Amino acid sequence: MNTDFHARSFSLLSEQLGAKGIKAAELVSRISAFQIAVPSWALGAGGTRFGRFSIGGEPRNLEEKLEDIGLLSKLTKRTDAVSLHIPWDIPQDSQAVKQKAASLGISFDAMNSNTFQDYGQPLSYKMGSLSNSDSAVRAQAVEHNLQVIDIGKSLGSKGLTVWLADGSNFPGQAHFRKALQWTTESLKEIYAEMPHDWKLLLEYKPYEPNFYHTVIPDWGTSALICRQLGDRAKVLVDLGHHLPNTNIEQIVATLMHQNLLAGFHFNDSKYGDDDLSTGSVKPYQLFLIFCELIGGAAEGAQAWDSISWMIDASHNTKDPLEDLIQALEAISQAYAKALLVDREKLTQCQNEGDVVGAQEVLQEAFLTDVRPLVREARIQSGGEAAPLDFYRREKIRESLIAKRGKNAQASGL
Ligand SMILES: [Mn+2]
Repeated sequence: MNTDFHARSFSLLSEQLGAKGIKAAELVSRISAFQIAVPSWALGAGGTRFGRFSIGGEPRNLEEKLEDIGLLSKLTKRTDAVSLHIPWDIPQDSQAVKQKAASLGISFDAMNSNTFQDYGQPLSYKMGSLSNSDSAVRAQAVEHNLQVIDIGKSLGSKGLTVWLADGSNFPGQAHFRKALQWTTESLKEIYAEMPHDWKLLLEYKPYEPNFYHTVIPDWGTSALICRQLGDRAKVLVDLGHHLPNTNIEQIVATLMHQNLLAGFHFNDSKYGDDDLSTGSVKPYQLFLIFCELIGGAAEGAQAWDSISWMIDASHNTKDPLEDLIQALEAISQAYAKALLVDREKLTQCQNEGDVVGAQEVLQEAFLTDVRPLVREARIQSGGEAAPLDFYRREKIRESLIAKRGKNAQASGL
């Protein structure tokens, strides 16, 4: 990135925005403050059920995962937290891990429990975990979540994310109401043991790995359960966990209206839970989601700081670090564009039934090239002007391969 080119493009954009009464410096500081957590499982090449192709140099343990996020943080200045997955990331020495993370400027985002696998557990989750008809299986799954909370406490995390694979593959296999009841009761036990300054993020998903029914298929079911748990239980929106063409921005608005939005798992999707890079398929949808988030927070529906932000993607074909750089950039751009929306004018158009005008307001913001703003935020925070170029120029993957080996593979990936 030519620094002169950046200076000129930023100055031109600042001038254009200034003419509309928008202060570029304010936008830059808001973009700088917006940090997105990275999950430990995004750092290795993901697989499909058909195979996994290592990119080489992937982190082999928790410490190396932290190092990769430290590197991402240094380059982009857009992430300062890692989200761990138990049992894939059980720390041998929590204090040492906490210290290492602190030295890299990394904190611990919500902890993820895992009852979609039962490796090393005496009882099987084949027929479900928190929803299982066998109370001993449910107790085992509850106990696992409590262990995850304990590990999280030792690391300074403040949240537990629960995603359940529970459901059924064929009509008649499961009793819908009982499965929902058992799940709610199990979650109540977990919630009761959660520290008072923690939140429970309850994810939903319409299908996969179960294909006939899932116990928590949609935001409404998740919200119903959260309401029965308490104020600190909220709904987690994973962008890939919707049927095609679902109006996710409306879901976000509705949840904020009820103060029930826990946070996001960012990714993108063409058909289902594709885990594609955020912003790679539907950048306009991502922008509209941010419009609802900014509007909801500005109008006092739900506080911005009460919402958690995380990327949830896993790739088979890209260098995971390059992919995360792209995702962090795409999220920052969508956020920056949504900040440009003239909300006063939009409200006026809505009130006057000016459909064309309302669309123009959104398009005006969306079509603005905000890359100079995002770049300026990164530079001012001490990051790289062009992180992806830097990553390639400095041959970072090559040096990771030299250090960790060609077939390195993180646990659980
Ligand atoms: Mn997710």
